[in-house]
Amino acid sequence: MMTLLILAVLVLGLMVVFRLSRVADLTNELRGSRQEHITERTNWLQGRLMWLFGAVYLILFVWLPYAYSDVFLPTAASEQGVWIDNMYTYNWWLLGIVFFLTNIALFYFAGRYYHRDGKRAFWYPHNNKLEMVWTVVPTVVLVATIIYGIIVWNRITAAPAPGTMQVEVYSKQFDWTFRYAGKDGKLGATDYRLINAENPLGIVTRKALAARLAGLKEEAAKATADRDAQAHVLPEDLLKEKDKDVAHLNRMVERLLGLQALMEQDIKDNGDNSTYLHGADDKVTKEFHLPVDTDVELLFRSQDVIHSAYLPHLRAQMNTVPGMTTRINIKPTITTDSMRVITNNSEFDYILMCNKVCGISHYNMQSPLTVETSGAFKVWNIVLPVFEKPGAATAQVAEPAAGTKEESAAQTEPGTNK
Ligand SMILES: [Cu+2]
Repeated sequence: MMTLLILAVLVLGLMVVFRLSRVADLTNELRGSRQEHITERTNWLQGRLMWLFGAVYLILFVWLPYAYSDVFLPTAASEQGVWIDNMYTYNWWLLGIVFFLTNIALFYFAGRYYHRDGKRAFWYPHNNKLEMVWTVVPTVVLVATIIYGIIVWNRITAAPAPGTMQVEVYSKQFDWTFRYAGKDGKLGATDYRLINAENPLGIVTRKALAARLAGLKEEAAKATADRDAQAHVLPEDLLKEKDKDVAHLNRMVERLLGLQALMEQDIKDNGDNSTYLHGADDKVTKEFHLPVDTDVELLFRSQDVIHSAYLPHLRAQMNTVPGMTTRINIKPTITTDSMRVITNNSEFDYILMCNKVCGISHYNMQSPLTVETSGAFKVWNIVLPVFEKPGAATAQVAEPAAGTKEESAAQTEPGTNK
């Protein structure tokens, strides 16, 4: 309300000034004096006002970050975050220095060289040396800035050391799901065609794939029977629709059979290192936890559209793109509890937000993140249910495509050779 009143007063004030200037114009016209005749005194005053405006402008610029420092993000809570903040600070210094130099010059010259009758501006058309300086200096600074950025980015996205803990962050409209590796320390293969209520991330294991195939085959058989039963009563166009459905289901079966062959080949080629043998003990959860002071490789996938995983306190962000896996390295350095002390806020929680406008509930696509000691993390993680219980792992090799007993035995316990 108060803001509205102030705005109204300001608008009215402006209107009054405008009307007054019109009155002044009209009286000048009646007096016969030329409107465009501006005295030197006026120009001098305008020059001094330029200085005043410039000074207030720059003082406010410095004051602003101090006044609003309480809404800034707290100190970076990851190793990578410190790198990002350093880069940020470097950029601010660079921009700040250029900003102040150019603005001080701008307002100084505007106020110093106001128009005076009979005084003419100095004609200075060209100077090669000057051209060189203001081309080369910004080029060098810009190239250095870009190289600095590339170096930091390459460190954040560098291939992690073998054995680095992997955590998958899975996005869909409009929530996040997380996947942690089981005993084998590796995340298993995934395929979107296996996604259903029991397998929200589409983890591929022999059992999951067999179950999906069985379901699809049943569906296809049913659809075929249904189509055949109604073949002589249905009009042609509806029959065509049914044919399409049947063909679609059969195609799906074909593709999954292809995936199955691929999987078996991969297992044959890579043995225990096959990514298809790492999914059974994966843990899928709606809670996001990370251990402090531990190198983590975050892997991102998306089910539907492009989202962006944004962890502001860790200064981390990565797009999540359907059809591909994106990744970053992160090493959290401050636990949630410590951050509560630092921010003097007992309710503080790290947050993961979607940072890409992805649909109607984008604004609410977020999840808290708990950073804790590695002990606390293990306690939290160990009780998470695994994707397929160990007993079930034996069942899934019940119908191996072609494998010796020895091979099957090795496959029942994925990752034991690791
Ligand atoms: Cu989103």
